[in-house]
Amino acid sequence: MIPIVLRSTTTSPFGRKVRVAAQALGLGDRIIRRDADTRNAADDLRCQNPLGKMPCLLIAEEAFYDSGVILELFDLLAGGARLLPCVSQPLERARALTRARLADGIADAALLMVYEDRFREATQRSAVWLDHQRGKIERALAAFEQSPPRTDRADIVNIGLACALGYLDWRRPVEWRDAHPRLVSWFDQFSTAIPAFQQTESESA
Ligand SMILES: N[C@@H](CCC(=O)N[C@@H](CS)C(=O)NCC(=O)O)C(=O)O
Repeated sequence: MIPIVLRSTTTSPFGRKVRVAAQALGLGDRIIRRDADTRNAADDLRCQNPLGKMPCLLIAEEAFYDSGVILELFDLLAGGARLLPCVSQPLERARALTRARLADGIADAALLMVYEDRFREATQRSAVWLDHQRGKIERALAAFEQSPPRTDRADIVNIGLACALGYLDWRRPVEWRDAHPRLVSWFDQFSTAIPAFQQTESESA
């Protein structure tokens, strides 16, 4: 069997999505993780994914990204309709993908807030930009608070949301727990129900 290489650190929330999905689908043993350093111009990640972003999956040296594409690929490798509805259910599938992108948007905005600190000197940081990103996170969290995803099995939506919340807990660009009691309880249930999520947590931070 062709080995599958995952270029990602263990701390990337998007890389974690891929690791959780692989384990939940029983593909974990096929994947070899290799760290990536997104800030290092000499890292071959930039040849594999010109955007220089992780996660990036290599199958026989061909690169696949981003995390959404990789999860859709894993779903098909695992037989289909495991992480998201199949193509014969176009609206259900688009609905799941939309919710998954909403969850990813939380992690995207959180990363931009973290990068504001990492890439800019204190005097260059923009409070307006940080507020703009915080607003995205708050509105997305409010939407999920109103209707949290399922917890009975891992899918493209709940994996993305759990990884985004895990990232908020770790980096703390916003405090989300007090204002979102249903999501807190959802997160606890998901963490208990999906062992792959906890297993990937112990590798991070
Ligand atoms: N939409 C992408 C987002 C990936 C992403 O932003 N990854 C971060 C690390 S968690 C990254 O590579 N950042 C480096 C950069 O933006 O240069 C996905 O879903 O994979």
